[in-house]
Amino acid sequence: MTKSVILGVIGSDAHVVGITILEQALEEAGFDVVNLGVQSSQDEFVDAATAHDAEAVLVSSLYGHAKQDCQGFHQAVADADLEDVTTYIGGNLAVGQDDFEETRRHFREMGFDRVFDSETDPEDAIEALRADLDVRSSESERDGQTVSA
Ligand code: B12
Repeated sequence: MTKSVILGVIGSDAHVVGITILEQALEEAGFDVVNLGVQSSQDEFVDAATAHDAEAVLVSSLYGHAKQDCQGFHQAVADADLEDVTTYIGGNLAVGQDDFEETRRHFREMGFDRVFDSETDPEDAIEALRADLDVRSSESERDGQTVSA
C-alpha cells in the first residue's frame, strides 16, 4: 500500500533545493509525497498530516532556527491525535559548527523519531522510512542497509 508522507521546510526558512530533491527521491521510491514547500507553519504540517492520513512527517530546516521553529511541534501533533505518525527532522539544524550528536539528542528529546544532518543522502531517509513504516523493498535494495539517525 502507498504510504503518505508530508514534507516541508518549517518556519521562515526559504531553502527549497533540499526538499525538492527529497520529494523526487521519495516519489521514485514509491511514497505518496505531499510537499508543503518552504516557510510552512506547524499548523500546516499537522493539518496536512490529518488530511492525508499521513504515516510520516518530514521537517526540513536549513537556516539555523529549527529549535525555535519546532517548539511545541509535538504537542500540536499530539493535540491532533497524530502520536502514531513518524516524525523526522533534517538539515542544518543549529547555527554554525556544532556537535551534531548534541543536536540530535536535543531534537530526539523534543520528540522527533529520527534526526538527520545536512550530509544526509536521500537514500538514507528512504531506508529509514522503509524500516520505520515497514515498507518492503526489493531484496537487492535491502542488502547492506544501515541507518544510524
Ligand atoms: C542556496 C542557499 C541559500 C539561498 C536559498 C535559495 C532557495 N530558495 O533555496 C538563499 C540565498 C536565498 C539563502 C538565504 C539564506 N541563507 Co542560505 N544557503 C544556501 C546554501 C549555499 C545551499 C543550500 C542548498 O540548496 N543546498 C543543496 C541541498 C541539496 O542540500 P540541503 O539543503 O542541505 O538538503 C539536503 C540535506 O540537508 C538533507 N535534508 C534537508 N532537510 C531534510 C529533512 C529531512 C527529514 C531529511 C531526512 C533530510 C534533509 O537532504 C537534502 C538532500 O540531500 C547553504 C550552504 C550549503 N552549502 O549548504 C546556505 C545556508 C543554508 N544558508 C544559511 C543562511 C544563514 C542563510 C540566511 C539566513 C542568510 C541571511 N543572513 O540572509 C538566509 C535565510 C533566508 C531564509 N528565509 O531562509 C546558512 C545556515 C547556517 C546555519 N544553519 O548555521 C548556510 C548553511 C550557509 C552558511 N554556511 O552559513 N541561502
